[in-house]
Amino acid sequence: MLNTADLIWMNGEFVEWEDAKVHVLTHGLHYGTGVFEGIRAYETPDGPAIFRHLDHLERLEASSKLYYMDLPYSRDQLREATHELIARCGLRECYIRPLVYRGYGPMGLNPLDNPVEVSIAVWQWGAYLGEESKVNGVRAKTSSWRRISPDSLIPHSKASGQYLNSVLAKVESVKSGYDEAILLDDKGHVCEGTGENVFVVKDGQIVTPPQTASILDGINRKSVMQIARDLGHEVVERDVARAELPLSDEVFLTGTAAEIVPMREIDDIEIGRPGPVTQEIQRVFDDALHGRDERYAEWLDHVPLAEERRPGAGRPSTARSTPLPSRA
Ligand code: PPE
Repeated sequence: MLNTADLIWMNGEFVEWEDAKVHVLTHGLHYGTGVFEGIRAYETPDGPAIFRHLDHLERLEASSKLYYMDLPYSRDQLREATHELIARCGLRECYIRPLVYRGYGPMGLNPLDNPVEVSIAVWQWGAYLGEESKVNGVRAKTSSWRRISPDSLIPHSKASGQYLNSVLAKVESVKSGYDEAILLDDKGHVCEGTGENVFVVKDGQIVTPPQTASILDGINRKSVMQIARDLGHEVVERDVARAELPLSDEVFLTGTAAEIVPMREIDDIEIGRPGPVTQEIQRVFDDALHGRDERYAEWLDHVPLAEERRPGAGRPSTARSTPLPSRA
């Protein structure tokens, strides 16, 4: 079950977890008109820090824009709200779920007169695909469902309604006894998992499908590409044929919820135990998340703790937060 927290931020206010409710005629509930983010905060030597917060907030803005929603809060306001929420809930590590959606108002498919509502929830969320998935790897099935294509939806937008596609693929894979599904894009090339991007390692080269393969532009995908290059690996973005998965040396998945998860089997064909490249990247990534690697310090947005937040206590209130880290 979900680990509840004390408070949820809704449209500028902190409400009790149980009171974070909406009307049943909320537009987003009927038509999927919402966009969201999945972010994580980790314990570091300097207290809790949010991993690549700015990149996630930028993607939230991009997702909203593509669905004609004007975000009623600035990036700074959302950042501050998230800091305060984590501090007030007393969390040291958590998953962060901002949601922007069309609220209660007119019914019908034109959403433009419905209010744009915003909420942020935080909770403790353990390993997405199971604790041992990161060590032993997962078994995946190529889905009979294709990933949504730009012909009819917007792969670049992390939109709520679009997740029906992931839900169908996930249900199919779980009911067939697998841990995860791999979706092909509309052209039959490898796209991604239901909630993760995919990487293939073959003969020392690391390959991942490009933006044009209908992927979600994953933030961990970007981090892993940078880490891999910093480690001296060659990383290539190109179309990946379905058969390359079972024929590769290593395959791994990346995502905020999942982090880095090796794939040990695809369609009942063994790829093998988590390999050295995957394990090396996992190690550096874990150090980056937890503030143990100076090279990636700018990816961390430190959450001011309760005592630092009190006006007059220590730092002046205008300096409660460090500036947003610049993008890598
Ligand atoms: N593809 C999809 C479809 C996706 O949902 C995610 C994240 C990714 C790729 C990886 O993106 P990033 O987290 O920026 O590296 N999936 C989020 C939602 C998972 C959920 O079950 O909810 C997540 O990992 O937070």
